[in-house]
Amino acid sequence: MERTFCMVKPDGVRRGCIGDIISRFECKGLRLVDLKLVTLTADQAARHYAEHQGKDFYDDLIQFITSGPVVPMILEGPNAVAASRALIGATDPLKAAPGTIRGDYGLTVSENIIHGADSPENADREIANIFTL
Ligand code: RTP
Ligand code: MG
Repeated sequence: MERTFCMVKPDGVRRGCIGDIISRFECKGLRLVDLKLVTLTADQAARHYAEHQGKDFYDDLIQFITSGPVVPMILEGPNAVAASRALIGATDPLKAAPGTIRGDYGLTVSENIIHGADSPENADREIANIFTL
């Protein structure tokens, strides 16, 4: 059994996609362990996206992810990281396959609806940053 961390981004919340996104994860067989509706602090956002610090899109990314409430969640199931990333689709919604969350709801890479941890280690770090720190 594996745990992962996913988070509906401010655009997904503003556009009313929370219910559909959670439903897709549940129907896939992933178990919802915890979730909440919160606006990230600047410190939480910086820790969450530490790997992207210094990149040209970093400032816009931090500005965007703190621009309104997000829905962070912990999901559990066999291969939860890979399974959730498959449902989420490619980073660029234009390249994400129809049927994936980004493929169905997103248009631009800067507002791509949802985040999904890319490894179990990063999932643990992201969970600690937003659920337990
Ligand atoms: P995420 O972390 O949000 O689940 O997305 P990801 O793994 O698919 O993509 P990653 O490389 O980790 O990038 C994190 C977020 O930064 C934004 N981004 N913008 N060229 C750009 O303007 C650019 N590249 C990445 C995206 O919102 C991406 O989700
Ligand atoms: Mg990533």
